[in-house]
Amino acid sequence: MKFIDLRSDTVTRPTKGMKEAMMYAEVGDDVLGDDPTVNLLQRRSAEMFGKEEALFIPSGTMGNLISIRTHTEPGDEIIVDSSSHIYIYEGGGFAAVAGVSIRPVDSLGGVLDSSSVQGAIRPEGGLSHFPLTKLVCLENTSNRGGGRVYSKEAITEIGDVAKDNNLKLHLDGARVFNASIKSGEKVCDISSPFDSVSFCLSKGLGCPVGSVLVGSKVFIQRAHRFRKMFGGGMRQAGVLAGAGIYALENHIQRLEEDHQRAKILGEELNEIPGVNVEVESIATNMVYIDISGLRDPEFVVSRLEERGVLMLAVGPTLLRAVTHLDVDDDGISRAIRGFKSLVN
Ligand code: TLP
Repeated sequence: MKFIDLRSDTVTRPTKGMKEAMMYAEVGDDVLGDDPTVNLLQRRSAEMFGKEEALFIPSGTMGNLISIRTHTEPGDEIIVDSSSHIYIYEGGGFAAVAGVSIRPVDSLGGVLDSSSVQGAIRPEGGLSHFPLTKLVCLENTSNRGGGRVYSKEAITEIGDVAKDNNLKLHLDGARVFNASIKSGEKVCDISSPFDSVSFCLSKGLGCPVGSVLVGSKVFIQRAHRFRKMFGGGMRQAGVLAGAGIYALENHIQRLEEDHQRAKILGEELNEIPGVNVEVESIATNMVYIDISGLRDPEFVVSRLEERGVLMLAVGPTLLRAVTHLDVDDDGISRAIRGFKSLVN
């Protein structure tokens, strides 16, 4: 049976064109700085994001961890949204590896506002009782926020708070290209208030592996040291960077299609009795589906699987479906039919 896999946009397989780019990529030892394809990907990424330098890294999780470690010292505190990937889904790496204290702040649908960030900053002095706030991390688009996108104003205001308080600002931009397509803003404009941005090649852009970290020359030099320390230095990584360059050239504009398909999926599922989708909040490629009127998510997921549709259970009453490169219109129709037949 051919599965319609909506569990994540991480499940894509390289296309023929991407495989060719990988096969013919010139390679060298990247730990020694010799891989021409990695170097090209890094130069292109830095240019696109309007930053001085870039670093190719194995994953988004490592990108966040390296950034946290690079911007802080153990014992410092970082501010994040309480529904952020860094806080929920990264195995507590911020604490275990970077050694920082964390201040999770509640947001509206994964999007923080400047006054909450301001309120979470530890006062200076404080009889040496407090950890030192050093870094604010935002996530755009927000995963648990259902793929929501930050407005330019919200980021600018948070950026001003960070600057006024001498804090660094990091963007978990795992899906920043989805944010860019949705908002019509270039990634360099979205990124300008940030000291560092990590973005994933292995999500909507369709690569098998890889993320890129961008920032100032000084930031990337220090990040390079932590990439090595965390075991993220890869050798003939040009085979992966080749896929990345191909994706940056061919797979950005098409994200719009994923967004349209997510909307259609959400609207259709919302019509099913017992199913609730906040259709108006579907901004990009994610659909969160409340099935409290049906059965528990594990049951629904297993019944959907029997019908060739894969979704992820992400809460006591919640499923997640994510659209991507490997799901076309027919796949969306099949997923909708599969869901409807389960209720009937
Ligand atoms: N997210 C994955 C899972 O880990 C939940 C997914 O399927 O959505 N930042 C954000 C916002 C992410 O959504 C993810 C992956 C990461 C970072 C981590 O990227 P990887 O998987 O490359 O470490």
